Amino acid sequence: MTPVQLLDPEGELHPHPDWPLDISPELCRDFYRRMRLARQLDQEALALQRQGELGLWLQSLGQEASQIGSIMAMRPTDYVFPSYREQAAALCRGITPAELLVQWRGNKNSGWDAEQYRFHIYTLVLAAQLPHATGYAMGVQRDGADEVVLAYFGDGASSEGDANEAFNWAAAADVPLLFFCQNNQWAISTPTRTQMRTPLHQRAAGFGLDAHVVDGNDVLAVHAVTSGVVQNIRSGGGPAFIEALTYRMAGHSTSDDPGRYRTDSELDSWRTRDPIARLEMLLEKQGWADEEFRAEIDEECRILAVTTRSVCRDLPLGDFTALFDTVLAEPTPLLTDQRRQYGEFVASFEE
Ligand SMILES: Cc1ncc(C[n+]2csc(CCOP(=O)(O)OP(=O)(O)O)c2C)c(N)n1
Ligand SMILES: [Mg+2]
Repeated sequence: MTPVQLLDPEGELHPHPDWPLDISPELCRDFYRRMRLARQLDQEALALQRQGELGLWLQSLGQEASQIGSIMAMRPTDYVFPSYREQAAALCRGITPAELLVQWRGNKNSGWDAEQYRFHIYTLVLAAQLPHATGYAMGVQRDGADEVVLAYFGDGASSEGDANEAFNWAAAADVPLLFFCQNNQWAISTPTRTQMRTPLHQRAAGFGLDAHVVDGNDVLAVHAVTSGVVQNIRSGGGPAFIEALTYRMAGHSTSDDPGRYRTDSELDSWRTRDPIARLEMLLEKQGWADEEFRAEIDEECRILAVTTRSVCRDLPLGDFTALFDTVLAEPTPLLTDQRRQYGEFVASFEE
């Protein structure tokens, strides 16, 4: 299967007969604005981590088209299960910078109300969200609700038993679920090519999922394919799988140094396929972005950056001993003792 592409890296449009999309100036400007804001937030969070304000951050740099093109194809009432770097998608649901950062400042296990935003908490245990999403989608099916479930995960997570069980279970139970794999070519330092022998979308088809592959750096293609696939799921067509071919342009996390395991030339080759740059070229060629529009976006990004920095610094520092309170409903003597020991350890540091 050839990855679906509507907008090439030079900013040229190539309409696809199977994946129609009304490519209006408004749609392109909206996607461009969302991608710029996501990238800005990511950059600020990275800087905040480097300044010691956050413990960790996992960038979505390079994956904005995959996330925004897909989430914007869902209804706000459709429930989403993310992994841990879906902040570009989270922003589209209205989740605020403070709600996104609080977890990485170590204050809480998650910063947002999953039910309010129909966006589950981040899951750091690889692929654990996929059986959760499948079970949730079985509930949707039994309730007869008009809802489609979207589950994000990575190429590396696809190697987990949980992922493969979820694919089979979802297909066998015929639930309204879309598995959306951001194949960003790397699972920390393990490249996709050493992790599997069969392309992911082919494996998915083997499970009986309606499987597709798309250029994940082309927001228009991601949007067109996701919209079509979701429409099919909603009308009873059964679960589906989209493999979005993209690239993690940053390190795995702020604790990772990708220079240890990949080359600059690889990164450079993906830079030429940057999702934001190609949409910018399209806007330019079509004359869909004037000075006023550009100035507006720059200003919005500037305000987001300032806000992100100030809300982060205003977040109280975490009470780490509280972690012990949410392990079990009733404390055990062992937990109580560990909580006390940890409290003493933390108190032993000077300010
Ligand atoms: C069950 C489990 N095993 C190992 C890890 C450690 N780990 C965290 S992220 C990661 C790589 C994941 O790669 P991928 O699924 O491709 O997602 P990406 O980080 O590239 O978005 C690993 C091995 C984990 N979090 N959970
Ligand atoms: Mg990956």
